[in-house]
Amino acid sequence: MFRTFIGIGSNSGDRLAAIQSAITMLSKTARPDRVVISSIYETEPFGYRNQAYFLNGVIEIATPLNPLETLRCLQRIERELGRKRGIKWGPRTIDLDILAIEGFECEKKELTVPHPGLAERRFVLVPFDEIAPCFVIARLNKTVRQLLNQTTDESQVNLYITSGALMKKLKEVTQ
Ligand code: A4P
Ligand code: MG
Repeated sequence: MFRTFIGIGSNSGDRLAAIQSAITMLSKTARPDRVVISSIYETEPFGYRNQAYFLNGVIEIATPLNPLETLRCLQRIERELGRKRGIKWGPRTIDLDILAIEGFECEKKELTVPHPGLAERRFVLVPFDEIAPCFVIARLNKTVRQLLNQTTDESQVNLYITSGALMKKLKEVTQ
């Protein structure tokens, strides 16, 4: 089993609906043993600033899929939810990135893990810290909590919906 952390983001269309669909699809296709979902935060756009605010969260799964299989699975979900490749750092209906995998490192163009931008992004670190503050990020050799305390990114990250409320909504649709 691979303990895998996935960053999820959306800033166009019905952002929360896209995030809910992505989580539901992930729970079906990655055959996870365990799913932990952070709260969802509304976050100031990072990089290309002239765009709508994002909703962001982090999901932890224990999956039998290997890292490349997980990447393919995430890309399939992005395609099915209508993600079109546009400007770098630009608007997107859904973005799913592999943030970190326990005991695994990779530095290829197709797959870089841990995700290289992690330490500079509060929109990733705040939800990540909520579910796994003590997880050590390989290469950086720091915990998520340490990275959050040290980051120079000061962009806004505000609670949008708690993980409890989100889980309740997810149960309502899957039942
Ligand atoms: N790829 C390599 N490593 C990974 C990985 N760890 N996880 C490759 C996922 N994919 C990985 O991805 C481009 C290529 O990266 C893929 O072919 C894959 O093989 P993409 O999703 O097509 O391109 P992208 O999303 O435009 O690039 P990227 O790097 O995912 O963008 P970012 O850096 O995630 O930026 N502001 C806020 N507040 N919240 C956000 O969520 N997101 C972005 C997107 C910008 N600003 C934001 C947010
Ligand atoms: Mg991406």
